[in-house]
Amino acid sequence: MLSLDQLQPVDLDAMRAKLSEGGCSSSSCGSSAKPDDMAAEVWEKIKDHPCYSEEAHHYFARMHVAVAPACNIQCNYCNRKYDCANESRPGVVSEKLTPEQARRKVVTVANEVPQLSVLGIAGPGDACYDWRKTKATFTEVVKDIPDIKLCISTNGLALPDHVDELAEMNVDHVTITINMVDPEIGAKIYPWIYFRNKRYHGVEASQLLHERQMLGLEMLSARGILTKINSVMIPGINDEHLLEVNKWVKERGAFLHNVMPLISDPAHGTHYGLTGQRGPTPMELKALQDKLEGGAKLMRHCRQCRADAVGLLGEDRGQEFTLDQLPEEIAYDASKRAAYRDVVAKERGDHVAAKGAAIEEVKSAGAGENLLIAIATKGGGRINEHFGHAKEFQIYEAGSKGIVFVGHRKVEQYCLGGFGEDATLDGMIAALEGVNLVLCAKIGECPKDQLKAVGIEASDAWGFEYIESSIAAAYREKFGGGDIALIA
Ligand code: CLF
Ligand code: SF4
Repeated sequence: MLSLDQLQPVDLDAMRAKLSEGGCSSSSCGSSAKPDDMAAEVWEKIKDHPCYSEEAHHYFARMHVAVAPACNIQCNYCNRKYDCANESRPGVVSEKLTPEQARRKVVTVANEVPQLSVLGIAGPGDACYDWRKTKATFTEVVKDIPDIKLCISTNGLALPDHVDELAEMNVDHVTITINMVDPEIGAKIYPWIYFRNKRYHGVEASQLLHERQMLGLEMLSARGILTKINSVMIPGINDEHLLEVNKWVKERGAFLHNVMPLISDPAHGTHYGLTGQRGPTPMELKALQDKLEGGAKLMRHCRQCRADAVGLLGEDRGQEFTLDQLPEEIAYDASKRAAYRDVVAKERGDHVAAKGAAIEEVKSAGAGENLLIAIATKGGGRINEHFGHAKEFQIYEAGSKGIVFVGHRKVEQYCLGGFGEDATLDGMIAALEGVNLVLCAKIGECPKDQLKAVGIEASDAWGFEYIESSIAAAYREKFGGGDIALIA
């Protein structure tokens, strides 16, 4: 069977060789991964976008360029020394670029990273407020790479002024960070905003921000631009209120709602960090996401990337493409991205068919039990990462709803230089709170025993298999044929 994993690291000759071997043996090979209930034009827009399609994030990469550093509001979880925490990981400083430097960087990455499908502008600062640089960057890049998808993230205040230009530039994906629809709550999140040459404070500021966010969302929906709403979950301030936010944005046509945990650290020097405001635990975040089910569709695979991130979600190859490493002159070579897409088209149909069968199997088992499963993966929809090399686990829930992706947990790499660190394993175990089973490509006896001691089973029996098929097999072993041990 053709496997993307066999193509790691992705190499053009390897891809062509695999294709010429005849590829996948499945009858579903090359079939569409489009969900039955999705309009064809919407699927066309999201099928290669790693954030807008959970399924696409196994195959496609995004890159961000930090070209628009000015901002027009203050969020209590932001320190302007760092990236915009509305879309990016707080406490990180990204390399700022001019539009021309950004163009060179995007072309260089497109030549080296065939998974690249999306260019995003996601801070530091606000892409709509610092509009001239956002527009110049997109305009230049599409001259070289016409098929790249363009994506921006904004706080929404300046958004209504630029919706028509976004539509003209074929920007199909816009993220608005909406943390409240009640200005009284907003006043606890935003101390001030700056609008039409005037600074506003308190409830008045949040009222204005709220009106502009709703107007921007409605304008985008009217033009068929797919809008993702990011909300930062701030325990005790807007956590329960996000149920209301979800209703408002659903009514106004939002495509996705992404609830992100507040990351608060005194070392980041933010208002919340310095005043002891805590972020939610992974289980608190999951509980809120579960309550939101049935409203606007949830995104659960966000990685809170850096504003200069490059690569698949969950990996960051940004350090390979810093300004000092970029060539002065670079021409775009479309061949690698085209060959990669051929491979993915075949693999993807096979994966979707296997996934559908696995979901039906778990649903119809009627076991009435839920399992929370942590997967170690490098992408391609397979269990293909060693336990000791994992920097994150993807979390799935198997039970009456079938098999559902519910999030990810970041961990510190356990095995460095061939040896595992006990202290690191303790941190991993804490990060795996609530998980019943870990599936990975390889795991040693020592970590397996330590996980078992805290009630977490671990197995490498399904190494390099599809994630969902393996989960279904594990579920069957656990609940379908008596209490068979999960350990391989
Ligand atoms: Fe970037 Fe954001 Fe576009 Fe994606 S990220 S601008 S929509 S291309 Fe994606 Fe990263 Fe989460 Fe953002 S995982 S932080 S949601
Ligand atoms: Fe910071 Fe982004 Fe908020 Fe501006 S919008 S204050 S850059 S988090």
